[in-house]
Amino acid sequence: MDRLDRQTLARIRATPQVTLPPSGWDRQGVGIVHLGIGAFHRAHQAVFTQDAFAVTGDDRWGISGVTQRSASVRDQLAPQDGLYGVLERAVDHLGVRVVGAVREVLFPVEQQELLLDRLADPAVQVVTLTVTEKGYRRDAAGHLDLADPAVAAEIAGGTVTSAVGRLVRGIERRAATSGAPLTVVCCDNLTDNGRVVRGLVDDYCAAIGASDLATWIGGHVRFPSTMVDRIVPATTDDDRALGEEILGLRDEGLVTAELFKQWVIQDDFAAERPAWHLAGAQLVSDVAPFENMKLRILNGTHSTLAYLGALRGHATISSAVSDPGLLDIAQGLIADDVIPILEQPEGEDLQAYGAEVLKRFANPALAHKTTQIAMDGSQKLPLRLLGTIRANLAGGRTPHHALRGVAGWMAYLARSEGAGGLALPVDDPMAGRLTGLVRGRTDAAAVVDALLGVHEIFGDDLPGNAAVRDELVGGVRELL
Ligand code: CS2
Repeated sequence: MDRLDRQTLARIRATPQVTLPPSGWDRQGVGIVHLGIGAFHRAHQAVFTQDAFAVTGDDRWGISGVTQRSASVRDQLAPQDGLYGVLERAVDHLGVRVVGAVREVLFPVEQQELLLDRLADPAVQVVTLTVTEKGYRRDAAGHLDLADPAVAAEIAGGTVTSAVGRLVRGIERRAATSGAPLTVVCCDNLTDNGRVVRGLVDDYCAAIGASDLATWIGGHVRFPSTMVDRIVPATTDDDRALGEEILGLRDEGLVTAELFKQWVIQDDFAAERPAWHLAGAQLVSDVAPFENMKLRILNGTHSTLAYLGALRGHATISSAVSDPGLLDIAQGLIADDVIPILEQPEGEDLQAYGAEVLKRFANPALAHKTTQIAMDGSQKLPLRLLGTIRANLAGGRTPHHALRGVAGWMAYLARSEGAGGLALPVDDPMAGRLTGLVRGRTDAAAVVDALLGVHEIFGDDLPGNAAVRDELVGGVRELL
């Protein structure tokens, strides 16, 4: 079977199942650099960017996608002229949108200079990032982790490999050449994500002794916060086979997603931006209520279902949420523990949002693995569940369902198999330490005490809270 590229694209017709890129897609110049070109970016920001181009025909906003560590996305997309399909799967919908927004893929291990040139190029006015929670390399206090081996090595003069390092070195070149303003748009699931990146950039400048650069950034670079949402599970062989059937072409870059997508962006740009608002993005003055809603309702429930589901032998989220016991916990988490502590985002109905999230999770066409969401729990738990727990405790209430989710994470670490022999891999930057503390242990109190003592995750306040400890010990005992 032929492979998707500029030539073979000409053979495909638009049908109810196939959406083609707008004409002129291949004449777009690079106006956006994206750090961390994984599946999520390709199914989210790249689609908004293409849709904006379809409306305006403004061809300045092609994307230069930058890989983090491996060359695989470049090897998938370069032979396809940057084209790939987004396989959109719902109960009553199956289709492929072909995306042509990504105009080049850089592999900085080999193309560091080119990356710095792109970041300095005045035609580039926006940098977006999806490097995952751990990719920011923060310490327990949220600052740049100077003890992180990659960060320490680059600050000592070694090759720059961290996302923040690449960003700062690119901005340094920009300040020294064109001096053009820039907007850095963080698209990771972090609370106040723009402020986080801004803080890390400042920390980095301080660590390399670049105080003039920090001053320049203060005057020329903006860091709006965003809320991003679309469920994008890892692509499966089944997805690839379906994509081929629909396109009649092989697509090594295919990604899979639900139909739903949402992007809320703080309207704080240093210069121009694509007309994302014409593609459905919401430009608002304060993203925080949206971000809290999404992180705590969607991601908090996702993680809870992932740990508890995997322990009960559910390989996917749709299977977990169809388990009545787990659905009860998910509904209770949203209604009792989360919604009462949220601020109402403008135009959103929190109850309806929560119900919609559970419907999205139930989408049987998405094989979203519980063990994929279980990844990086040490980084995700504080953002997704511990904030909810703290807010409830401060209001004098014990959040039973959120604590159940944390107990699920603890039991997941202690056990190595879920029901039916489902393997429970621990893929986490702290995996060695966490499994060393508890894997194979069966004494619930010992498991809870060992994990609650991990200061980077639970801080100083939670380990000493008797209600929290009791509830966790009870939950973990049952799950072990
Ligand atoms: C998921 C998210 O992998 C995970 O941890 O919870 O990636 C989730 O699918 C997205 O945030 C949805 O927008």
